[in-house]
Amino acid sequence: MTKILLMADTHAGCRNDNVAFYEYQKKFYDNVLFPFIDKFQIQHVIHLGDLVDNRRQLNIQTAKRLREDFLEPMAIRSQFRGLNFHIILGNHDTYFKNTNAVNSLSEILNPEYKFFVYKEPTNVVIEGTEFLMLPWMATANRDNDLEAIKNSKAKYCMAHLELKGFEQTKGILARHGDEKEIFSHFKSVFSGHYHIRSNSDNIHYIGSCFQFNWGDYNDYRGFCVLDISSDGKVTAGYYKNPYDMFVKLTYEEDVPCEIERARNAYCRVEVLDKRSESKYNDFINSIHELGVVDLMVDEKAKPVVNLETGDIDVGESNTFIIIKQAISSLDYDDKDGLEFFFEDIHREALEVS
Ligand SMILES: [Mn+2]
Repeated sequence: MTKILLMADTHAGCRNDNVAFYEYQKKFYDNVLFPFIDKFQIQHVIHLGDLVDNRRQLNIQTAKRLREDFLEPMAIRSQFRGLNFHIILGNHDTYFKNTNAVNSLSEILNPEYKFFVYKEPTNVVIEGTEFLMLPWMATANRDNDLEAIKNSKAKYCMAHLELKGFEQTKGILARHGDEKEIFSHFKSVFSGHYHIRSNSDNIHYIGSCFQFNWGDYNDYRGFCVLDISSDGKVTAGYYKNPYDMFVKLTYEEDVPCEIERARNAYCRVEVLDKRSESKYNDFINSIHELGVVDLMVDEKAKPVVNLETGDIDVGESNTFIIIKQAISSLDYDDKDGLEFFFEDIHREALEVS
């Protein structure tokens, strides 16, 4: 039986090369990913794109951490254990939006690593099974990509796709992009790009390994493992990243609270019951002492939109839910149209995938 591990959208250097994210990612690589690769003797790892976050420049400290924490441990295993590391270009790995010609994988991956890097559509055979490796479909190579998709006889496609109708941001389906039907001749397609795990027909967005912002709070993040049996049957299993970068705690006086979860994380505290100011201050101080990355405190939860006064409390919920609720309370004919309009603006503002 062959095991192929799929991972996607690791975005090294995310949140403006934030050091807390280096540590969050290292913890996952050291304690989860590499032990898993070793324990289950994974022969192939396929990274489905967006190795780095910033398409224009690479911070030196990010480059160092990416090399030390991820690339070298992978390269050592490929050198001494015969692990094969495959990676396809994601949109964040390319300098220009319309072409893949200038890209980070060409510039930063040490050729001595002997990684398999796919910058254009390539049919490959892995342990007797055919795969189409399909990098980001930039406009300049689009005709060529469509031809390669159509002509591929591969059973599986590994890609970084922008498809219509899949969950792009929590609760929001992508309205732009390609139709999934152009991939209907593949048995299964596994893709990076959208960070939320979702499936429809033969298409599987495996989701990112990591949480990057509050919109990702409590969202499933992890990797996927394909088992190919000797008769060619493939099954997929998902493994969760156990670490949360975004945590919510509740404060109730004299009630124990797992403040340890706030260590090196973004934390929101919801205050439910506060009587003694000094006990409360001790609690907040102890969270700071843990090295919380960012601490926000919500005093008692209030309704998001007060329908009588029209006041909107932006301290709660997520921005798009607030917008939707505000639109639904309007006396306006084309509420759907208005919602779509705001959805597009919101998506562009986040630019999360
Ligand atoms: Mn991405």
